[in-house]
Parts: sequence; C-alpha cells; structure tokens
Amino acid sequence: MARRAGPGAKGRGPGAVAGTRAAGDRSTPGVARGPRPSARLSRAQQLDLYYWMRLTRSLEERLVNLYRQTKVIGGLFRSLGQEADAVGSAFALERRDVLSPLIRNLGSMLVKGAKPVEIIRQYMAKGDSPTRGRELNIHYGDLDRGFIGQISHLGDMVPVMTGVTLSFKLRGEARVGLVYVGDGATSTGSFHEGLNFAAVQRCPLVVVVENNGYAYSTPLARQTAVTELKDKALAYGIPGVRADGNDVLAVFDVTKEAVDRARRGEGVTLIELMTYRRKGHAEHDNQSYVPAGEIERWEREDDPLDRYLRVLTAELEFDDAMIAAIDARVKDEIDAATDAAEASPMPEPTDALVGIYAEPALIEPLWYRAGVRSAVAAHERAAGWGTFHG
Ligand SMILES: Cc1ncc(C[n+]2csc(CCOP(=O)(O)OP(=O)(O)O)c2C)c(N)n1
Ligand SMILES: [Mg+2]
Repeated sequence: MARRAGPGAKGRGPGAVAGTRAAGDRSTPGVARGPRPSARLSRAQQLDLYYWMRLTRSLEERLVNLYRQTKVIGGLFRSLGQEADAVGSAFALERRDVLSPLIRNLGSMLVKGAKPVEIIRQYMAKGDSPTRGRELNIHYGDLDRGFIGQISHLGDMVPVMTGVTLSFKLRGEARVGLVYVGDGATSTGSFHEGLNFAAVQRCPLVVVVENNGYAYSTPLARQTAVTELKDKALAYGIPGVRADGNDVLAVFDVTKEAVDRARRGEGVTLIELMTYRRKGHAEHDNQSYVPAGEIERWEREDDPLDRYLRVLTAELEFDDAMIAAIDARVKDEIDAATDAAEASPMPEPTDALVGIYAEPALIEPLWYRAGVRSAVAAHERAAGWGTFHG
C-alpha cells in the first residue's frame, strides 16, 4: 500500500523554512528585519541555550532508563527533536513572565526553574514529588517560578492563559504570558475561543504552536485543511509568523520579538514553530504509522542539538572543551537527581487526604504503619497548596 505523504513530504521538512535563505541568515520571513535579538545574547547566554537543551535531552534519556527498569509509574512522554523550540522560546521570557507548558515542554519548565529531581520524582510517583505522587508526569505548576500546571485537555490552556494575561493587563503589570499548543490542539474549540478573546482584549499573550507533524497518530494533513498554521492568526486579526523550530536562535528571535510586542501593549502574536516529533506520542507508541525513513531523515539532517553545536563551534568559536564541560556538568546533575529521587519514599495511603478541598477525615493509621513519617508530612507546605519548594 502506498504510504500517505507525511510531514516530511514536499513543502515540509527542514528545507521548507530554512532552505530558502542564504547560509547564516537566521531571519524569519514575516518578522521585521533588523538586528536580531539573539545578536545581543552574551557568551554565557549562548552557552546557556546549549546547557538547557542538553539537560532536557539527557534528563529524558535517564527517564527512559528508569522506565525500562519499571521504575517510572505510568507513561513517558518525550520531546526528542523539539528541544530547541521549548528552550529557545522560554529563554525569551523574563523572570516575572509566566508560561504554560505541555507534555513536550520539559525544556521550557527547566528554563523556568523546574529541577531535574522534581521531574524524576514526579515520574516515579514519589511522596515528595511536587504533586505528592498523585500525578505521574510533568503536570505541575509553580506560580513563584512562573509556570502554570497544565490541563490535559487540548487547547484549554489558551483560555486559561488569556485569563492570566488579562489579569496582568488589568493590574497594569508589564508581564507577558506564553502558551504552548500542538498542531492538533489548533483544531479544538478552546483554542479558537481563547485566542479570539485574547486578541480582542489585546492581552499580552504569545501563542506558540509547536507543529511537530502529528497529533497522536494523525498527520497534520488529516486533521486540518490549513497548510500553514500561522494563517489561523488571520481569523483573529493578529500577526502570525512561522519560524524554524529546530534552530534555537531563530526560535529565541521570533519569540523575543513577540514578547516585546506584547509587553509594549500591542497584543497577541501567534508563532508557528516547525519541528518534528521523533518519538511516538509516548514511549509505548511504536510509530508504525510513520512513513519509512522520515524519522531517520529528521535525526540526520535536522537535530536541534547538532545544529546548535555547529553554530557554537563554527560560527561563535567556542572550543570543544567548553562544550565537554557542560556535558559533564549535565551528567553530574542528572546522576545526583536520580540518586535523590530513588531514595525518596513512596506516598503513604493517608497522604491522599492532604491538600484537598475539605478538611481531611481523621483516620487512624493502620497499626503496622504507626509512626511511619510520611514524605508528604515532611515536605508539604500547609499554607501553600499547589506550589512546592523542594
Ligand atoms: C480535547 C482533547 N481531545 C483529545 C485528547 C487526547 N490527546 C492527548 S494529546 C493528543 C494529541 C496532541 O497532539 P498535538 O496537539 O499535535 O500535540 P503533540 O502531542 O504533538 O505535542 C490527544 C489527541 C485530549 N487530551 N484532549
Ligand atoms: Mg503535534
């Protein structure tokens, strides 16, 4: 049977965005020309971008090891191949700004201050994880650090972030919100209603559509007749721009311009980042629906870490020792986080009664658990349900 054209087919793929421009030209069509914001990044910040992408990838690889040892409770979601889109966009925000991540935005959360040990504890459902073992991947938030806990329903974070950014505007705070949605989420009602309201209210909101070619097993062309998702912006009277999502500097540039625009009070921008989901929806997905050779081609030709490493060494003249030092630091941090998470206790049954809407019922612990000090009791911050200071 002839395979359907996948997202790597004509008109898509690495060449579709980057290939039409001269080498070294990192500007994004549709975005005002001039000095790129990334030209103002310091040497330390240029290296930071590499650090966050390497940390994201290596942390996920560690989680895969733990998953295969059956230490991960539940599914495992990867962002392999999408690290530049998560990291470059979050890096364009300031400390006071807020983002709402999705399952493939581990990198965005790390940039915003999430810790590897929290992530591993979450996946292992430990009692001292941010959700106290009740949620088993990265669905947690911390307003202090500027990331909002995600709602699983596709598109629903758009109206939530519309509300968050409307509150910034009404209070006269110069803060910006950024919401991530997948290509699939752009076909939901919540996405449209939220975006329309944000646009008409001129909320300081940046909407990042991560076009990774698939929603579960459905390729883009089978879930929307729109070929360029940035064009959905037309329906709401806001600018829509498309950028190469696997070029971390291009992602930073396009997001920074939208963030600055939002902070100036000029309203919402929709950004479509072109990338590719190299793993299945989750670790259990065998990707049998993907055309032969497509994944390998993206890995070979358009890996965001490989591409940025070439920029760092060939264009920005960092030497190999500086890169190796970051790789070693990342490995040490992940090893230490893994050891800490493995040593963490599982939750106690009565922990389920903590942090709920009503006063917990008084239940005597079972005789053989008497005196067991629960991780929740040790770590929970009674006055601040929902945020966590580990
Ligand atoms: C309203 C709704 N419908 C269906 C689902 C089940 N679901 C979870 S993720 C997903 C696919 C998401 O695709 P996309 O938006 O492209 O994001 P990606 O996983 O590619 O990052 C689906 C169908 C859901 N969570 N919410
Ligand atoms: Mg998708």
